[in-house]
Amino acid sequence: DLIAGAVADATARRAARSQADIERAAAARPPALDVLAALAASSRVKIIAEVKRASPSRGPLADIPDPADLAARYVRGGASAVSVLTEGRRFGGSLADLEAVRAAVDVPVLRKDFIVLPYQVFEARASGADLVLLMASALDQSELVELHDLVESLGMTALVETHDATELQRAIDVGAKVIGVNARNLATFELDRDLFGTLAGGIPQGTIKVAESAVSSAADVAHYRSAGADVVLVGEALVTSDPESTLAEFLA
Ligand code: IGP
Repeated sequence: DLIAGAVADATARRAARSQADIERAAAARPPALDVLAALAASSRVKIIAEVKRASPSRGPLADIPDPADLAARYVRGGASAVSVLTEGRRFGGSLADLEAVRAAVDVPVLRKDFIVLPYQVFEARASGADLVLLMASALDQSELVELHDLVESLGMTALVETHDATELQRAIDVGAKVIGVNARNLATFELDRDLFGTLAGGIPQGTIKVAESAVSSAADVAHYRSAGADVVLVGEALVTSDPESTLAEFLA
């Protein structure tokens, strides 16, 4: 499965580059950007625009020869942050994509991957990430606490992804400041655009609320916004269109 593959890949990278070495590289980076300021609730919806080459449910989505250029277009289009899928096997991403995007933009950058090992969190920082995805479904509560603490101790912010009320409560329990609700169930790939609205009422005030997945039109953005989303995270719709004009529509 996706998590086992990500663990195998991270374990192989750790054999090639020691944990001590990646920790040094993480410490040597300029500090992470202020994600809470960049994504703070405001009178306008905000967008995290995702660099996504492929997905397990859809296969190849787009040829992205230059992720840095795509990210720069996202920022010109008004994205508040850029997400980079770094999972290689099914999403076609890499840490090199994250590095390239980091060098190209001055907004926060999210490492989107199946993160279950501290090593992966250090890698994220070493590659310039400001924000790290932690999926409640991939972690038991003690792992979620441990990784959340590590993310924050490195000056980064965690986006804790949930897809049911139990996971949402676990995200709240770790003190997540940014909580996502993924409309796509990654076990079945089924989509539920109403899930965000179902769970959003239970997210504490002051938490940044992110609706993830299945945003294909301005109407979808408006739907999530009216259900309480501060931020929407969009991948496929941007990589399969002219991103600047799509963002302009979504932000209008
Ligand atoms: C983007 P979409 O439907 O706009 O391409 O979805 C994003 O939400 C999706 O890529 C995603 C994801 C994830 C990918 C959400 N959570 C966890 C991998 C792992």
